[in-house]
Amino acid sequence: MNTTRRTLLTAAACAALASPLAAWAQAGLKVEGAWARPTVQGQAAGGGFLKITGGAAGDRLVSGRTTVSSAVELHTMSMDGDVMRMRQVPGIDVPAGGTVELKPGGLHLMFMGLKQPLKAGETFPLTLRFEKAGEVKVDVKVSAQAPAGAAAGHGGHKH
Ligand SMILES: [Cu+2]
Repeated sequence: MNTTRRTLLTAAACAALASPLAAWAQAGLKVEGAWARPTVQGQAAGGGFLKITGGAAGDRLVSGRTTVSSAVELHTMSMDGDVMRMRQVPGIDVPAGGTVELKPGGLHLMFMGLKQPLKAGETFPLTLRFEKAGEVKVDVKVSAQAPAGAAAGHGGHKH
């Protein structure tokens, strides 16, 4: 941790002590509706989706880890002419007080190197790491379609 970062964190801690509102803002990051598509035997990767609501300070999702795959990558998907392309991104910004949806056809998590197929109806643990909020643990529900209230998106996303 460099000095600038430490100073910022100290400043945030002081603000939190001075005002209950600031303390709430610092802890205001929320992750909801995590789900993943079922996969078949032999499928190496699976997509994961969720919704992140930022606290007052804004934050950045930088990595994740889970028990079901050897790595978790952050991906974006976009149209290149008629072809949908995915690429890895180093982080996903969460705007202050705003919402980022990781959903089919857009930003998503990629579970790389699946150790076993993801079965509909099961859940598995996922730990997300944010620059400011640190680690946030969520349960990911395996479902063929977005569970009610989760980030649904449009279009197919096949690997
Ligand atoms: Cu992907």
